[in-house]
Amino acid sequence: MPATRRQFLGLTAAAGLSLVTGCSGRRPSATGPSSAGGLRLTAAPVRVDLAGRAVPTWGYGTVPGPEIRLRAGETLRVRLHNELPEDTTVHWHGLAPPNGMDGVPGITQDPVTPGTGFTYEFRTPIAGSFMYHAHVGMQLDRGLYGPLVVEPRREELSYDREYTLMLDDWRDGLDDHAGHGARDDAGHGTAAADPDPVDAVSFGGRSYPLLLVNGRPPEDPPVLEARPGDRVRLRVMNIAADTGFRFAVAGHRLTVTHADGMPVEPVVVDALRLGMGERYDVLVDAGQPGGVWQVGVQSEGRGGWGRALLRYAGSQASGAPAVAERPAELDGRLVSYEELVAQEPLSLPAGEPDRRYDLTLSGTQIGGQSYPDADPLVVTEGQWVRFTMRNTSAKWHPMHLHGHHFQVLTASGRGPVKDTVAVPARGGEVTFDFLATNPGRWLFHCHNHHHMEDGMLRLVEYEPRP
Ligand SMILES: [Cu+2]
Repeated sequence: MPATRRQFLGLTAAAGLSLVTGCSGRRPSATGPSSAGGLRLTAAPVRVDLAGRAVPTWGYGTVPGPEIRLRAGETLRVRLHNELPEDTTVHWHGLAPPNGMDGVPGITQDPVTPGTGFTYEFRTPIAGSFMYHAHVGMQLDRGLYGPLVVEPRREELSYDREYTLMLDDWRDGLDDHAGHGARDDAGHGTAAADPDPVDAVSFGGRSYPLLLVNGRPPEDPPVLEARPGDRVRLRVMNIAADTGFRFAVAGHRLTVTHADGMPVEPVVVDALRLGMGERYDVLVDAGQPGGVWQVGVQSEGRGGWGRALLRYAGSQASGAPAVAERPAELDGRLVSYEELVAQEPLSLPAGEPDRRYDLTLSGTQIGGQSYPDADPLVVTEGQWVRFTMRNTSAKWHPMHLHGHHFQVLTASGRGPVKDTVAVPARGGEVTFDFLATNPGRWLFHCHNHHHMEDGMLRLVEYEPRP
């Protein structure tokens, strides 16, 4: 089994980058030089094939864009070329690059104007499952995203094959009546007028006609191949703009090994909940004798369904579950932050944090302020900083901090190290700590992109050392 895995790694290393694996082969393969030698990403209008219906969108050649894969300690070098009719940038979600490489227009770099380019180049010392996406307006809501995997120098996990699954809510090219991202922010448009039931978990309120897994609708799902006895690693990523997901594999349990790319003590669950921007790595033991099994993706709090298939080698596609067949595991034991224990906790000093911010999340405000009419959250290099967020609104908010990894405060004292954390609605509270070791001006924002566009964003600014 390790040999198989090494073969797999050898193949991807030789290719330098690999397209999201596990599709049935109709996707074009990624071409071009290895990421270490310099990868080119061209942001341009493209068409995406939604079960036979080609719809226009914007992307990096394919949707998702090519999987960028490199090893910890290597240098990411990506030349972005902009063939869109408007400005763009690329943000490396979950990585902690130097400030100037973070891809936030007007804050960390000048926007990349149409017809021009920009080269992103920085070392990637930390392994994990990350994402890249455009960070201008609502561009992320189109197809301008892709997976980014940094492999450790030495893999501690043992598994036979791996797949990356990017979960997305989709309406681009399907909207007949409205411009992109402009609709219905006050809840006037389709399907957004009803308030959520009090007990519903909801991360957003807009209407999305489709959920896609690796750019594919449920009628044309990606297929993950496995042999009986295989141990399969899944890197599950929520790249949606407005949708939290529940994720499960029928007939199989999930061993969570990483949260937002950072290792945790393994925990066995039935289902994952992923806010926008969150990722989990799980191991799935292919312990069934065969068959085709539903990999189910359900919107939290509203209708919406996506899927992939786990197919054992030699099993007939005719035995595949119906499109809407719902794994019972979706209602099983859910992963929670409280039970996750970091394998590599932050090196926080003894004592108390140097600086604290208590931030109420209300509506789409953070601490009573909406960007750009908002004060920076000032930190000093070297400080231990604590953010406590209390969410008084009816939506869950997945809060994302650029440029740093933070540690979620849990009863164990060794909560998971993450970069995005979902704060439950109606009084939910989450506290995290981080070390201010990456000077610059960094975004702290809700990863519901509609909320962010409405101002749910604050800047974390390093002040000069006294
Ligand atoms: Cu939000």
